[in-house]
Amino acid sequence: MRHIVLRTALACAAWWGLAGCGRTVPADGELAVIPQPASVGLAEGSFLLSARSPIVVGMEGAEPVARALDQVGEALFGRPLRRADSPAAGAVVLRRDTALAGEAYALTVSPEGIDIAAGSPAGAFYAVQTLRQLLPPEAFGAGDVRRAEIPCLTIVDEPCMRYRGVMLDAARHFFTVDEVKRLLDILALHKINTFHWHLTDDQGWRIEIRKYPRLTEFGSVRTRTLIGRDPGGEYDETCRFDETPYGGFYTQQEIRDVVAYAAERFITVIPEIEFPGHAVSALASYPWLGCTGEQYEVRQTWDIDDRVYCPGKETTFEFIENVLAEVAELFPGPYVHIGGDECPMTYWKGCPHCRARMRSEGLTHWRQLQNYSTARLERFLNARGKQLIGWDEILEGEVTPTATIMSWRGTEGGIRAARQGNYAIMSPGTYCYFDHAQAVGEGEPLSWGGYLPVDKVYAFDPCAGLTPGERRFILGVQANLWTEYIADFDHLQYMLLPRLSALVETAWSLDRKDWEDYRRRVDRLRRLYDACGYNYARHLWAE
Ligand code: TNX
Repeated sequence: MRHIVLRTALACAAWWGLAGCGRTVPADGELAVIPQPASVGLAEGSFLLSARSPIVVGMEGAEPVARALDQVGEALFGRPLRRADSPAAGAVVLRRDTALAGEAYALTVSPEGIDIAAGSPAGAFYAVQTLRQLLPPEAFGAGDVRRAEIPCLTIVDEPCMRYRGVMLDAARHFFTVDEVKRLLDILALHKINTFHWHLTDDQGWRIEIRKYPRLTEFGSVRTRTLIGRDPGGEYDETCRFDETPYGGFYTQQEIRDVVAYAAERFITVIPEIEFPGHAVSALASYPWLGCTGEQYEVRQTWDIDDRVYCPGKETTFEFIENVLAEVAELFPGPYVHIGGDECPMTYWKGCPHCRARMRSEGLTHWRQLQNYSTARLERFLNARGKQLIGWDEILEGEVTPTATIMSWRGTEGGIRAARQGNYAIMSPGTYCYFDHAQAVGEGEPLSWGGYLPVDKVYAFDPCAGLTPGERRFILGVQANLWTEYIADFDHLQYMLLPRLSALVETAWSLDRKDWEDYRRRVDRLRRLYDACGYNYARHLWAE
């Protein structure tokens, strides 16, 4: 459907006549869906969606999809849509089609109504997200529309990659449950199916663990925050700090609430509990978790920290397994992420417990202490029906064949994983780190790391360098929102949009990417962002 421009058959004046009282919003003449669907067949005519269009839920488990349609109704007409038991004129029908794969859908708009056939409720949900982009963006918002026009067409669509993720670092800066939900709404619009929630780090522990209350009482608050550029270890009087104590955490009830909200949008939540590095907030709460037993403060600056868990002591494993047991209960999804990145071994090398562990386990390299720990946590998680994910550092030394690797230091880790038969998710800093700047110049907020403009995000090929056989092990791609310098939700949206729309074309539409066509389509998506009140970077349009 390259560059298809629809011409509305009727002049606007006639529309007003047809509509009677209330606004009728005509189709805006352009068909532009992101991510690019697999196939689009345009037909004659159009359908008028109105508050009187009933939903027919002819598919088990599709109530959340009907509720997503209700939200469309709210945004357009100021009220949810009605339900009907059998297809009637003007209805939106949801039905299962066993010929379609799990996340696939076929969306048919005809003058008589809308038919959504899908392999599962998830597929039907994606059809609704497509439908939102077929409606005129200007119809969203005030809830004062009487009828909205949609062009007649058939879209048959399914994703190229099964894992489409976004990670939020809620440790460096905290985002409220309400903000996380608004983020999930944005992810849903982009057909993202995984939310990776980074819940613990040096600068704050953000998840309530019943057995260890000090983690949140003490470990969730730092006394101040570095707000200037990180000098990389030399923190002298030239550094700028915000001297206000900073904290926040999610109660288990709140976690459940977010998980349910995500499930309603067919998004699986993966919790990340960092081990054995990025652990200062835990060690500050329970000093016996570290090699020396020293009392630390929750970290106030960024970057890598030497103060990590002691894998020599049994009490450390007792702790982390008790934590993971509560986490496994809270998150119904198949994965638990144990971090594993950037773990210096400085303290291990001087620790009698670590040395004793090396001896008793017959380990010859210090890094094997991490391999040993990861394998042990994997056994623990597997026994609870969960699979382990870790950052690509868990590949150093050796890793079990069943761990899933998240490749962030380039795609090399993912390639290595795929070659040895481990599943991998590609999230390289060079293409997927949305904490990096997307533009240069005055007014651009302080950011971490390199330069990642939207065209570079779009150019990402997660399967480069892999044979077709190896590609099977690449589950998908993920954008990472590290938040050292992202302190509020407005800024978070700015870093995410529109770059997410570029990355999701790689995840969903890998075999049909076209930068020029994307640029045309994203122009329309931007109008939907405006209608939804999302904050986004405008550089793409300023070029
Ligand atoms: C590296 S990516 C980290 C994070 C930082 C990020 C900043 C990864 C597994 N670790 O701790 O926040 O760089 O871009």
